[in-house]
Amino acid sequence: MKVRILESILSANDGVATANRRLLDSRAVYCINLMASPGAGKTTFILAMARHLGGRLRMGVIEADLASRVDADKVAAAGLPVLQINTDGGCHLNAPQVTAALETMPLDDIDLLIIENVGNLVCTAGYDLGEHLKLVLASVPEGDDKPYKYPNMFGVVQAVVVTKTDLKPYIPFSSTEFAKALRGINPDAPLFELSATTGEGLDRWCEWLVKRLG
Ligand SMILES: Nc1nc2c(ncn2[C@@H]2O[C@H](COP(=O)(O)OP(=O)(O)OP(=O)(O)O)[C@@H](O)[C@H]2O)c(=O)[nH]1
Ligand SMILES: [Mg+2]
Repeated sequence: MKVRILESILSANDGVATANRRLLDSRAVYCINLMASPGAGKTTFILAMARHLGGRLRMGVIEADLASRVDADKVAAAGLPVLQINTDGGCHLNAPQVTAALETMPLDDIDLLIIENVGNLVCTAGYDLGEHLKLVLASVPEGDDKPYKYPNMFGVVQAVVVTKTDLKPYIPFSSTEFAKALRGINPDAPLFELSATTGEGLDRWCEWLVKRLG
């Protein structure tokens, strides 16, 4: 019974997600569903991308948190269109919440929409929001074994970014071990390493993304 109810929730969500994707396609907006654990560096990464891509791509952001406008305020201060969703205890976004946010986003004025999902490596993986790319951000301080522990997340994404590489001198983290763990679950997703703070490695990620937008 539980399985059937979950299947029906997910299938209703998928229908709305497909409509979201169609809307985004019709307005030529490419959308990333950015997922990571709390504090991994999602907002800092978005702001670093905006600085790097400014002038080449017009970005918009949907922020999701259980409470507060902290992240939306940071993004707004950088001059980007942003909408904050508070999930009020919910551990992930769903497609209808994104539909409502899209109604107030200036879609004609943006090329790239980033959805910062709720900080969480578990339930966010299960919900299609209508994005074009599911991206997981892992950070050096979290350790190089995370793909083993969160196979659903690392298996479902089409790209992986390891951030906070500037902390490598202080924290035991092996890029080889991380790649080995990831490849056992997801052989194909491109893997990037960067520091959103120093900007090192941001180039390679941004060039890959720009090419993908075509
Ligand atoms: N050293 C270093 N610190 C970073 C980097 N990126 C983010 N941080 C720091 O990590 C902390 C969390 O960053 P946020 O960008 O707020 O992380 P988040 O994933 O958006 O956090 P939530 O939205 O609360 O889940 C902040 O203190 C950032 O300054 C990085 O590349 N290097
Ligand atoms: Mg954040």
